[in-house]
Amino acid sequence: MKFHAFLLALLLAPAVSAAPATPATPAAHPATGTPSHSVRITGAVKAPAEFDVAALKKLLPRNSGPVDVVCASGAVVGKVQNFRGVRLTDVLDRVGIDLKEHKDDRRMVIVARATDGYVVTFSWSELYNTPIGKDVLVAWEKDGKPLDAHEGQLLLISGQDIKTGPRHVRWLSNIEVVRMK
Ligand SMILES: Nc1nc2c(c(=O)[nH]1)N[C@H]1C(S)=C(S)[C@@H](COP(=O)(O)O)O[C@H]1N2
Ligand SMILES: [Mo]
Repeated sequence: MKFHAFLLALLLAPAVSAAPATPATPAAHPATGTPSHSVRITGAVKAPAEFDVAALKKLLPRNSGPVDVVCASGAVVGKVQNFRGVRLTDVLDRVGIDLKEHKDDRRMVIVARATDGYVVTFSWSELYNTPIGKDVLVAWEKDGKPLDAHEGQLLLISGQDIKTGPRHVRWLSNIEVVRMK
């Protein structure tokens, strides 16, 4: 009898799906940020400072020229004729990285953050000692127009990257200089 009950239970048991339930993965390009109105430069700098668009325009504006925004997946998610902005190194030079001795420079990591918590990093060496640095811009304008609420008012772009999407930081709000131990 017991064995028959077991067989019956097996027969009546609901089929168990082999596929696991779909995990709640976050969207690839979440739109959870708010527009940035300025970028704060903090950390290992001589004088922390905040730059809005007007303050950045007083530095030396430059044009990126054509940039394809390419996601890490390889998908081209944007084609831009020109970003207008200033070099990140010009902004950093304005506040002054707090270098205590000659060999301090290469310890520095430059962290860029956006209002949605998006974070990317650069090294001092990359910005100041490779050709990448001259094309890293803090930009306020795309194709002749101010950046819209999806990516502005300020964004960061690293034009020499193989995949330019990852270090295309919309809603740029903070640059932190970190001295590595
Ligand atoms: N602030 C912020 N910037 C971001 C992202 C993000 O999630 N937050 N996504 C990045 C990714 S994955 C890509 S491919 C490019 C272009 O993404 P978009 O299509 O969302 O503009 O922006 C990058 N910049
Ligand atoms: Mo991406």
